[in-house]
Formats: sequence, structure tokens, C-alpha cells
Amino acid sequence: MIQNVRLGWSVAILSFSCSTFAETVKLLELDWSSQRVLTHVLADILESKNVKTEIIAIPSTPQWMYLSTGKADIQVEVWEGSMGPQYQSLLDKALIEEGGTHKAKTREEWWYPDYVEALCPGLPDWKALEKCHAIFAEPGEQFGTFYTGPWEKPDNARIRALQLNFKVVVLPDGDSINQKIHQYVSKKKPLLIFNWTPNWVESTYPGSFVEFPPYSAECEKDPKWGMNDKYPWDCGNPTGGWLKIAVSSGLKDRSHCAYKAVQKFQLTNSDVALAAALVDINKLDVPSAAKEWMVQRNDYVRQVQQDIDCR
Ligand code: TMO
Repeated sequence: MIQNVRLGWSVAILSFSCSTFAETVKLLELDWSSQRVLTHVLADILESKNVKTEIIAIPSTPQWMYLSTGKADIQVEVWEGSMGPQYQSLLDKALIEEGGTHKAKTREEWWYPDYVEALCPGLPDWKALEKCHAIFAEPGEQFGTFYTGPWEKPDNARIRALQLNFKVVVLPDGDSINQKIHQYVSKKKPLLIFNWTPNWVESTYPGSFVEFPPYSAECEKDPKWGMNDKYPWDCGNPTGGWLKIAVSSGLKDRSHCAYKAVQKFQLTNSDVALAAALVDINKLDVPSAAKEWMVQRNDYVRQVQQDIDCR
């Protein structure tokens, strides 16, 4: 009798630890549209496999603290151009792990709408900016303005190294960048702004990235590299940059299923651009955009669901 009760308890405890007590997988929702949508897509896929998920919405800057302390488990879009160095340094210290690499090739760079070229001859070569910075100046100012987002780019260091007459204005998130682009393009006002691909912009507004001296890792560290011997950062961002998924170092042990799903989550440029467009052009809210993305990419979603083994 007593034996039976004991057995009953241990069975209950065993089954609890496998399902009911299974830990929640926490995904980071950051501050630009494609990332937000794809976070919800991955969470929906995990939920469909009975993995409990929680989405934590924060700005980009504290993402590394969240991932390296286990306050969060997954960040689905780590971009080489703006996040590469920090990502690599945490990886080197084994504070985070690589979840996978998307198929997409990325670029993040200074961007302008096509009508700007007529006003600043020589673009996209960055040297053209030496002569026509004034067309990008706000009324009453002499420096041109470069608008950027909250993603850490040493734009001031680049401006210094290339001796450009520009100042940097930091906008709080992806939405504010989008508004600025719509606003300026509708009035055909000269605009120089941080943009990236894959994104919604390329299918909506013709434009180009500024071509700075080609990126190299030494350029970031070695002042001697490049045209300015005194300062580093006299180069542009990577052009065929990677896009990765970062995971917490504990994820593999805590949810093998989520870990596997992350490895299967390998998206193309058009997958990422679609995620951005559903919110930024079609104006869906983020959870609805994720649902719509899963409808439009149904074959892919089903394949991932079949391939991952979750009990
Ligand atoms: C991180 N981002 C794609 C907005 O440059």
C-alpha cells in the first residue's frame, strides 16, 4: 500500500517535470518591425508544439544583458552591421550561444531616396557628401543631419574619421525612422537616414545606400587602416552581412525542442522583408502580421513543425 503511494508520487513528479513544469522559453521582441513579427512567428510555432513561451518587449540596447543572464532565451534577428561586435564578444566569453544563421544577406547603411542624387552629384560615392552636406541641413544650421535609430553604430566616429560636416540625430525606434522616410519622400526633401535590407523600403521607395570605403574588421580597431591615419572607422558597414539568431547558453538543456526549432528557423531576404511589410505597409498589428506571415509561408511553417521533435 505504502509502496503504491510512493510509486504514485514519483510518477506524478516525473510527469510534472516533463510537461507542467517545463520552463517557459522567453523571446525578445525588439524595436524594428521584421524582428517583432518573426519573434511572434517563432513563438506561435513553439506554442503549436506545446512549448510555453513568453515574449519580452524591450529596446535593443539591453538585449545582451537579457540573453547573457538568462532573463531571455532567443533573439531572432542579430544583424552583423549593427550588432556583430557585441554579439561576437559575448560568444567568445561563452555568455550566449549561436542559435543559427539565416539565409538572408543583410546591409545596414546610410541611405537616401533616389531624387537626392540630382541634388548631390556624385552619390552614391560618399565623397559627394563633402560638397553637398548643406542640402541635408535643418533650417538655420550648417551641418548636414544624418538620422539614425537606437542601434549602436559609431556614426560619430565615422563622421570624424571621414571629416564630414554632419551631425547625428538618433530617433527612438524603427517606427520613427519609417515616419521620417514617409514624411521627407512625400515632400521630396533631401534625406540621409539609416536604413537596412531586407526591409519594406526597397519595395516602396527607390533609393540607394551611400558607398563608403569598403568595410573591414581592422578598420574598426586600427587607426592606421584606411585613408585617415589618426582615427578608426574610416569605412562603411558590411555589404553582404550575416543575420543570426542568438540564444541563451541554457536553452539547449532547458528546451531541446525550442533549440531545434531555432536551428530550423532559417529565413531568406524575402521572408524578412515580408515580415516588415505586413506591419509597415499593410499596417497589421504585430500578432496579426505574424499570423498572416504564417499563412503566406504555410509550407515552410509546416515543414518546421514536422521537423522538430517535441514530446
Ligand atoms: C537592426 N536594424 C535592422 C534595425 O538595423
